[in-house]
Amino acid sequence: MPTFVDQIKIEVHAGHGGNGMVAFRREKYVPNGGPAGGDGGRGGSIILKVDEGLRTLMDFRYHRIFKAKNGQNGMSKQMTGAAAEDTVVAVPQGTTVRDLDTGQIIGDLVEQGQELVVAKGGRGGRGNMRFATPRNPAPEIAENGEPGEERNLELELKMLADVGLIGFPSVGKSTLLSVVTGAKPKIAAYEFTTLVPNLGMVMLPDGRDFAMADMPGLINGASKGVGLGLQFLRHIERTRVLLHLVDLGNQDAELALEKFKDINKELASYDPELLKRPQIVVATKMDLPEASEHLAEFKTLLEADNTLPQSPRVFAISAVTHAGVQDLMQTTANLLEETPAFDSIAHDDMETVTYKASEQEDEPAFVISRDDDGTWVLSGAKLERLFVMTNLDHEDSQLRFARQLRHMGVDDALRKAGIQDGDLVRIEDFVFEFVQ
Ligand SMILES: Nc1nc2c(ncn2[C@@H]2O[C@H](COP(=O)(O)OP(=O)(O)OP(=O)(O)O)[C@@H](O)[C@H]2O)c(=O)[nH]1
Ligand SMILES: [Mg+2]
Repeated sequence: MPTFVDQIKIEVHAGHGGNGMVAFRREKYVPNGGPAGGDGGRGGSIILKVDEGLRTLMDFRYHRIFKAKNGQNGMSKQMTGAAAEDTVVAVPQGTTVRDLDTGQIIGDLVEQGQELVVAKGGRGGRGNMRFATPRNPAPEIAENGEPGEERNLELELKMLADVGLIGFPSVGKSTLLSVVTGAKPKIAAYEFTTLVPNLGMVMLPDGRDFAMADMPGLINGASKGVGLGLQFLRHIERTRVLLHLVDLGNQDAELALEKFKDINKELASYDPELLKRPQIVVATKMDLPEASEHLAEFKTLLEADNTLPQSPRVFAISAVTHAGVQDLMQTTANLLEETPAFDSIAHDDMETVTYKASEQEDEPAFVISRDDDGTWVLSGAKLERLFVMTNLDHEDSQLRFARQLRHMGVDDALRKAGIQDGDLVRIEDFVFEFVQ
């Protein structure tokens, strides 16, 4: 069985904005029409969205790079380019999103339908009609579209088990989990082998899957904290179907029934809602000599018992011979499909936390360095963003860019650093001469 994937790395690339356009009105009898270049459209963002149909991050194993579409360029006649559609990526409920480059958690997707923008599409560049001023009524200036955000992310699924395995210690909960999932829980012949729940993914041949967890053994008084009880009843709360294991290989029917009822009592005194979870009774260790006899008797006792609200279904399995196991998994999957998720706010300690997207406020606007050949090099995210948004085909645009640099303090900083008239300055692969 494939192992359970709960952490995955993906790359997201939002679309860049469309470029603004330089164009002029052409009208009959109007010799020099005004500027009419439209703005570019917004680039598509990448949005993660909780999809209740997803239980795992398996889908991301083969699809790791997500790219949104670019905005359409602006057009003549003042026409704005169309905005690109956002790319919505479905994730399972409970996914935590971390920015791998900063290490920061940027969001927890815990609610149905919840959305998180993980890469913002670039805004469209402005067309030349936006730059008209009384002094320059016909500017040849247009902005290029803003680049879309790009991020390396890690998705982590805090798995919520769909199915919980409950029962007294040593009934075979961890053994069953190890047989039907890739999980490797500790298994031993002494009680309280399992100290914290283990989780595994059950994958059926028909393509259905669900998450299943074993629980530490429950004993009388569990709801009051006896044994390992209380803290794990919380985990049971989040499951939708319970498999209640009873050992009929090593104990007779009467004892098994008594223990079965004891555990239900503990569930009820912790939270009566827990008894509303559909329960399947699983008779374990059927490979042992007296098991069949005990099973027949157990069923009779169960049916005759009028203290139970309804007679639960009983499945008999052996984790050793695997008898009955596949059948049990199919029935469990069917039951899951019919069972809605339960609200379990009462004892729930998990809260919705919204993290602030990482801000780039503290980064310097620009950085000055020098190449080996003495060329001055300007870099820095803000300056580079401005640069890619400049349409260098038009002289007006170039002049505007020069003004923007002056505003940012680039000229002063270069002078302070000792730049001389005629020295070369480079931004990415664009080189120009410095003139006072
Ligand atoms: N013969 C037989 N033995 C089994 C079967 N399933 C489990 N066992 C044995 O029962 C013992 C207890 O199994 P575990 O799976 O550790 O039981 P558990 O319910 O997880 O126990 P705790 O974690 O202590 O609550 C081990 O020695 C297993 O090998 C089975 O189907 N047949
Ligand atoms: Mg165990």
